[in-house]
Amino acid sequence: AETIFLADYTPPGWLVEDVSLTFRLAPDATRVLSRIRFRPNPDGTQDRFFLHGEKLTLISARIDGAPVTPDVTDEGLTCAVPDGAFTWETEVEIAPAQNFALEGLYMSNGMYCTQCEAEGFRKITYYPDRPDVMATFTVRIESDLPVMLSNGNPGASGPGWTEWHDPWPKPAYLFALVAGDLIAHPDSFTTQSGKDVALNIWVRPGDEGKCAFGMEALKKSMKWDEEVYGREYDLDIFNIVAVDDFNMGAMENKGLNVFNSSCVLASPETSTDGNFERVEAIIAHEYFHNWTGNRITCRDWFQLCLKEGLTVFRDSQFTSDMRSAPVKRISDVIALRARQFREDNGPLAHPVRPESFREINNFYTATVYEKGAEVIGMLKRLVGDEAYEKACDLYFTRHDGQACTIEDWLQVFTEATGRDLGQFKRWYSQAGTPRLTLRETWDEGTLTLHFSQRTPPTPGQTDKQPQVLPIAVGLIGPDGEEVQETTLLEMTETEQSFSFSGLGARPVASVLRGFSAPVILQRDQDNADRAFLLAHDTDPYCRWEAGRALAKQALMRMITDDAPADPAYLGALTTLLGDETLDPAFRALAMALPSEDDLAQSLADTGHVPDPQRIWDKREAMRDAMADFMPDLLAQLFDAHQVPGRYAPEAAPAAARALANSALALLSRRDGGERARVQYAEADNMTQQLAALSCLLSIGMADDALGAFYDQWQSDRLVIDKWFSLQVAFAAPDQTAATAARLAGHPDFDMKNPNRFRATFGALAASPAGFHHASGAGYRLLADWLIRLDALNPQTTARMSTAFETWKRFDADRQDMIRAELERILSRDGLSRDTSEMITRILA
Ligand code: B3K
Ligand code: ZN
Repeated sequence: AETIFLADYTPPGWLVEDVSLTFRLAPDATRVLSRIRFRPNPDGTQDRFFLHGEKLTLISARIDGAPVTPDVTDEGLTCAVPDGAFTWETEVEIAPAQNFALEGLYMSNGMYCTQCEAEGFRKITYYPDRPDVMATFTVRIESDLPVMLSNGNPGASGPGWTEWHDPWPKPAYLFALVAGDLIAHPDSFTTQSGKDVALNIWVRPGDEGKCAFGMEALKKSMKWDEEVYGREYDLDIFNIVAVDDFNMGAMENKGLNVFNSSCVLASPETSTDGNFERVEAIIAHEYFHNWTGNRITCRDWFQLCLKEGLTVFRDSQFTSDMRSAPVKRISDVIALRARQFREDNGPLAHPVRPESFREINNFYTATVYEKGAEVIGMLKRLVGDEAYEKACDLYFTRHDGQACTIEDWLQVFTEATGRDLGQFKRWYSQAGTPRLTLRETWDEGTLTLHFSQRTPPTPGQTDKQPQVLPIAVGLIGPDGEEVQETTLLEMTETEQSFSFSGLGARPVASVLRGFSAPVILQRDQDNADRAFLLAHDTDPYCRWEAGRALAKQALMRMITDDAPADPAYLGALTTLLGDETLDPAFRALAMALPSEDDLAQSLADTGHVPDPQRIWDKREAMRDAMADFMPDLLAQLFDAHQVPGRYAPEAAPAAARALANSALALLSRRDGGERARVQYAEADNMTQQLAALSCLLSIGMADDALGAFYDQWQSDRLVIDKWFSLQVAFAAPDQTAATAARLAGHPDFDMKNPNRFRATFGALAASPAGFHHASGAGYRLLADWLIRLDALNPQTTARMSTAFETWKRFDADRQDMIRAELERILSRDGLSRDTSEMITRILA
């Protein structure tokens, strides 16, 4: 298939004035009638009139009322058209009930819904399906279903039909339609200028009780965007719909957000604290897209980070404001390292703004989203808060209603600050995670930090130029007092030194505060300094990082040298955990060990071949050592952080539960599961119930609880997803693949439902010791199921194939087995473009 290049961009030949669509819904034969007013684009050329269209049956086409016969291919149609403006009409037929790719118009539990981003609208009707063509839409839906929704404001309706009109010009990827037997959880919001907005969360009957939290999150998001970015909502109504079968988390369609039900439904009985926080963040994210994505959209899909990086950055600001900023920052760093660094250091590495693709759906990645957000965080740090606000205001005024580029975004910062952002722009074009090396010298009251930066080669990019690195630094004196407050060093060269003079005694440097740049900091630091920072650093991220570095060092030595668990680490951790002045959420984070994948990456980086089983064994040994080292403290933490009274999903009680449950996980290793069994029996909320069940699973004593859990929750799809994934996640490594295989045979397994597929096979991929078990069973099983799923749902298949992206870290036997599986997948007839692109890149 064809590769598309950023460099080849050309403006559209025709623009669309407005669109009218009529949907006559029927599961196997939906008719879509379109009426589109085209006019030539003065900035484009009119050499060939082409409309995208895939898997459509063309019934009829007309230009200005007269029938025409276009040339139709698998990808669209061309047609001779008049000079000047004209009206184009078609009628096509599609079969939503047969659409298991969940892109375009499809059905989920008897309900019609759509997913158009990135290029799904072309599966609904013939259209210039590209984001730089923006138009107003009028939509008429005909069916006997009680609820029929589309974008914008409601228009006329009658028995069997409803009309919607969206006054804001939008690209086709933001189109949405939903129809079904749905129930609303209604509310309303008054904007800062006094406009009333009707709000609804639409769900299937039975889910009404799971909407209240999402609705509160929506109202908080609307208010926050007014207060922080000055952005007000712009329609009379805002609808959210929960859909069970959905490829990703949610979609920001104008005025009609469609959500994976797992990302909007929440109740104390069925959702964990983590689920609640995620729902709040995703509702905010999709809502914030109304300005960063919808009012100002992307010129082409290479500019995806323009809306995604910025919107992730905005939702993380929101979560920091609603909850604990340090905890959010540390959690984001953990996630960035786990997903984005992994991507950036493997065969799928690509720039934040990619320069070519075959299938754009493969570029909704941690790099575009999370690294894209980090780049904006750096920009804000470099220019300061005031200039950031000024530049954003300029962006919103200047580009409202436009389809923009990264150049447009950087230009408002250049104008607002007078800064040359030429070098900064490398963050958008250079792939790979910079390694930042630090060496320190001390000379008569002057501490000098010598930095050097190097970015390893990535596919298609061998030579890297130095990037602008904002490095936040503070200094802490030997007595534990801060002698230098946080200051921002701006590194632009390959090697650069910064001095601090007039110091009495040699301080300890706290470097990369707040994780001020997405780099891997390589620093020769002894454990005494790490322990010192863990005890005294005023920057929560650096404090946490010092603990993580200690833990990692200790684990690495256990893995490479068979060292025993380091008592210095255990001692420092004990001190930290016992410090009642520290946020329990922070302490819970400090208690978590570096992940198996993180350790494997670090081993590979330092010239070792990681053995996933050994990593698993040593992490287990470390957790046993922790349980042995501090039994009284753990019991005390567990008892002291029980949350009395009714469950509330707020940050403070959630933090207490996180700490108590982290303690419980270790205590269960020594008490035979006694406390966990009590907690399981008494739990009145999913956080406590699931934590207890996890503890019992991890010590192999969960048989009764697993059965009881299933009986209790068998009618709740989202809870049963947890039941599937926990069993795989907590299986012993030699049982992981067998457990996933057994569950795939369970009557409740449904490969057409992405949540269930991910619960089962995503959990396999996320269990390194099980997935990479020397038998190769994990590889074979995943490949078998990816092949099956690809025939139905290419997007989810392609995404899950990233399980194999780390394959070159491992030994020759494992590499041979993985290569064989990847080649087996690639050799399948009819393999989707999505999966074929991914496997090809992983193999390269
Ligand atoms: N913009 C959508 C993602 C669409 C993914 C298409 N494969 C959700 C989001 O980022 O908010
Ligand atoms: Zn987004």
